[in-house]
Amino acid sequence: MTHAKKFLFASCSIVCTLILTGAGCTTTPTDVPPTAPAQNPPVQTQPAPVVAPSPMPSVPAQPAPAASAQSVTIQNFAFNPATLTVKKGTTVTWTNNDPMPHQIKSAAFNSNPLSNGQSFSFTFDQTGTFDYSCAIHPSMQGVIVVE
Ligand SMILES: [Cu+2]
Repeated sequence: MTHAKKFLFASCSIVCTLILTGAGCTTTPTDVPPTAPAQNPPVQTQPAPVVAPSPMPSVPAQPAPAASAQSVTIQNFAFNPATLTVKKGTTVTWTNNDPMPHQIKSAAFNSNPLSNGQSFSFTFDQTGTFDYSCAIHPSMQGVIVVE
């Protein structure tokens, strides 16, 4: 508010009232505090995850090594086949089909006594000739040849 307007306001209230109410005097008696800037609402929404196409090509599962499985049946106090030739890495499974227990015994592998229907497996990771027998019936002989 200028000195002139103050003087005018103090000296001639009637005129000033007319002026204040008129279009020519728009000065407001009190300062209006500036409007507080609207606060930005807190950003809580998370952007949707962008699923980028995988740059890595799908790698097919590594094919299993050519290791195979072979079986030896124990029946009638004999290993069948008595001599089995396998590739290195092959797992051989003995299954006892006799009503009495048998037990695989060798320098490289040994089983627990196998009751009827029980099996024992051994994987041959080394080449060579592996003689084995039955720990309970030493006359039962077998050979696994790993090449
Ligand atoms: Cu036996």
